[in-house]
Amino acid sequence: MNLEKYLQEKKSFIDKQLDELLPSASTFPNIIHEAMRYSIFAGGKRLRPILTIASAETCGGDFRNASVYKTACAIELIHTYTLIHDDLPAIDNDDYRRGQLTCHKKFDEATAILAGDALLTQAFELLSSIETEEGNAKFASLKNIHYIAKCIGSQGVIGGQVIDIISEDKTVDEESLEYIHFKKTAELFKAAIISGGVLEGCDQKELTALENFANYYGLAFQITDDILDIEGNSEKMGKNIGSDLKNKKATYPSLYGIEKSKDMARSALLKAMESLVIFGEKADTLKAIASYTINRSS
Ligand code: GRG
Repeated sequence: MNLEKYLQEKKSFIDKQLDELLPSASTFPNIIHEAMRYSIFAGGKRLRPILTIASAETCGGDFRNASVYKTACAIELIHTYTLIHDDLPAIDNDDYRRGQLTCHKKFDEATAILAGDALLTQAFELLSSIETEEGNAKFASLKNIHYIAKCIGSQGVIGGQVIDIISEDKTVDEESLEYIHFKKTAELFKAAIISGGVLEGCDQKELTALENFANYYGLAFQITDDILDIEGNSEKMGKNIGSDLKNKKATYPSLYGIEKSKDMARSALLKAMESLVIFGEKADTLKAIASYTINRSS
């Protein structure tokens, strides 16, 4: 399989669906739709929706089914909302994201807050619009709504963000660092990956395997992101590097040093791969995506 071709094709497909699903920029009130579309189409690898597709395919699904691509798009809407809010002056105060001005810099703070809120809301409008034609899609969708909401709520992504903010300027122990990263990063990967399996009617054993994969992969992804914030190239990354240091953030390199962090990312990736053993070669694409993105430079 040509992975780069797979990623490119799925990204274009997701972009086309997002373009059709989002209200046009000329829909009243224009400013909010311009801001939503600006942040969605400012770039982005579409990694999480591609993982939803790859996970559904691992479990026998097809990305052309509306239940799969609508779930994948909802995950990207949620991801972009977290990025817009994370960049706000009250949180990370970043000027660039995905190689472009952040939403509050391009528009204003109020519009950026509302654009994030609107993307989050539209994600659930989309998830709840999944129809019954495709077998058990409606029931699976309800299960996904519950699971995704839990992953991104106050004991999920938002919980991780809260502890991240409280920990700024403080020495953070291993347990808190793990909490921050599992919640802030791995929970949305979990939502993306599990939802593909739920749509295809995976049993509990398969869902647990996907969950273990998502947790280890999310950890490896975040450690890599922390390393790239030190060693990466800001042009390739599309955002300023060194922002963790500037914001005195708790990161893996700050607690363990760069070399140990690289070892930890490799070991988490290995555990992620091992988690998928029950799927045999059906999980090859999911594994290839994991390996490619952990060894990424942007
Ligand atoms: C503000 C509710 C709220 C949550 C913020 C997810 C998050 C929590 C903040 C985003 C900032 C950050 C460093 C998150 C860690 C996950 C991460 C590395 C996101 C960037 O993901 P990529 O590289 O981005 O997949 P693209 O732009 O390619 O989609």
